[in-house]
Amino acid sequence: MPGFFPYWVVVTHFLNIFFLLLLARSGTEVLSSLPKLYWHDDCPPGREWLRFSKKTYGADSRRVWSSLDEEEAWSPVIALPGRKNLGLGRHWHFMSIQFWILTGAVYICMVFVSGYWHYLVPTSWSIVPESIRAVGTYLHFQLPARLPGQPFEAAQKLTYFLVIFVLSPFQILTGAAMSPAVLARFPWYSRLFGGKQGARSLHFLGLCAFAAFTALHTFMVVIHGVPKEFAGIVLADVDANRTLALAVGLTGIFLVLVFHVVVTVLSLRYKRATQHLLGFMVNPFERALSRTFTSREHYGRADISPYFRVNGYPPVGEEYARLSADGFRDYRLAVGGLVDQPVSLSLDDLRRLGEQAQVTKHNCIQGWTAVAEWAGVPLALVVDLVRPRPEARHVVFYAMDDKGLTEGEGRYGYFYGTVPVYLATHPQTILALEMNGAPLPVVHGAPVRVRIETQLGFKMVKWVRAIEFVEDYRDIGMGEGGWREDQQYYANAAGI
Ligand SMILES: Nc1nc2c(c(=O)[nH]1)N[C@H]1C(S)=C(S)[C@@H](COP(=O)(O)O)O[C@H]1N2
Ligand SMILES: [Mo]
Repeated sequence: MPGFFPYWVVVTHFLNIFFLLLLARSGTEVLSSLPKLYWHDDCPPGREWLRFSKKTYGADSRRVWSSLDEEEAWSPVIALPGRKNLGLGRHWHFMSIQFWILTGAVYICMVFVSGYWHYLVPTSWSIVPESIRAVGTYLHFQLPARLPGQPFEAAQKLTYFLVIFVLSPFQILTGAAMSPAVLARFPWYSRLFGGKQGARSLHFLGLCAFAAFTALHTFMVVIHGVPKEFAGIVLADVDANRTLALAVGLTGIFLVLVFHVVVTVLSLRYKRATQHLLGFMVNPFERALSRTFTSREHYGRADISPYFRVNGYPPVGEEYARLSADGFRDYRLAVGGLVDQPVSLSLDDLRRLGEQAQVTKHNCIQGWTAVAEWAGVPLALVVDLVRPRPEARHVVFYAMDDKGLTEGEGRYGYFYGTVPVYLATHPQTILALEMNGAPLPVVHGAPVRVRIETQLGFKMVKWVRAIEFVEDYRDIGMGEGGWREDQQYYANAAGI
């Protein structure tokens, strides 16, 4: 049998505290962008089971609203980094998750290799009555005895088992059930958790469970005596010098807190650098998902959501008004750039290329979902028509909405988005002209909007004016590969 507190437990326990706090705070930031939880993927506004926001928008709201209006600015004291920074919060979350999983994998290996699992994994149902008895003992203000030859009492062992072998995998699985690439490729997977909204709600309840465990665990350490407990978990030796253990342990906690203060302040001050630095670690992973998964969504018409949120106010200005006034008869879609055959297509030209319909689920980065039927021209057909040159690596979609006029908040410029060329030829990548059997409504992107079903909503540019094939997007806009990437620090890869 291994000792009660081997060094690898000390190290992984510390790393666990470190990454879990990052995950909790950055997860809170993600929640702040849509502080509402639902059980059904239609998630109509007003039907949330839990809401952390005073703002209420109804599906029947008389005022035009956009889903970004639902976002809340939360304090940097709780959220990482706080103040409506969904893009950066996601970066922190996805950076931390990789290292938390790595820590967990090392820990689990060591647990089984060393035989430590005997202390953690109950091998008899008697653990249940024993745990109940242990809890009863605590309630009589006494400390239950440890299991013979083991470091923990029964309730403690059972709790650790549940946190390590049930709650942690549960958080990873419900987390994966929110990735648009995973959901599009394996629609059955999300059904395990009651859809994406079920996964979101359960993931949040998992966070609550972690928080409750942490509070109880800390309380138990206090009533058992901090210096004694720290000797074990900090110095790997229950008989070690307790003053030293206390000093080292409290220093460790202090350093974690200092780290959080520093990265929060730096993230808020140097947003672009944070986006780049964390993106360097996260984007390759996101891209791998986007590249390998194609959408296999085939929902039925009966699944179509009664209400589909809008994100992004329609273009204002004469030109768009003029175009829409006569049903976009004068609309022309320019397709050019690094192609052999630049074209300018009317809506009829587009339709003649060939149409396809698909009932799919939309995933906004904020977390809401909605199912609709989209019909339009596969982008692959347009690619065949214009024949991009080999050096073309990205497709740019230019939109007609000037966000400075439609949204404000200090942001400006026409909306645009880019995707790697390989996404343009995925089977469910289309230029949609219709939604739910009718011409595309203005708020949803009339006359043409992009659908790329493995990606987050912000990649699906509405009100498309032109398409350009480019080698590099760095000289477009602020150079991050899209308007939301430029102005809201979203990741350029959108498969998660
Ligand atoms: N031109 C333009 N396209 C856009 C946006 C926008 O603001 N302007 N918002 C994006 C985001 S973040 C989402 S979630 C979807 C929302 O599509 P919907 O309004 O049809 O629901 O559009 C995307 N395309
Ligand atoms: Mo979005």
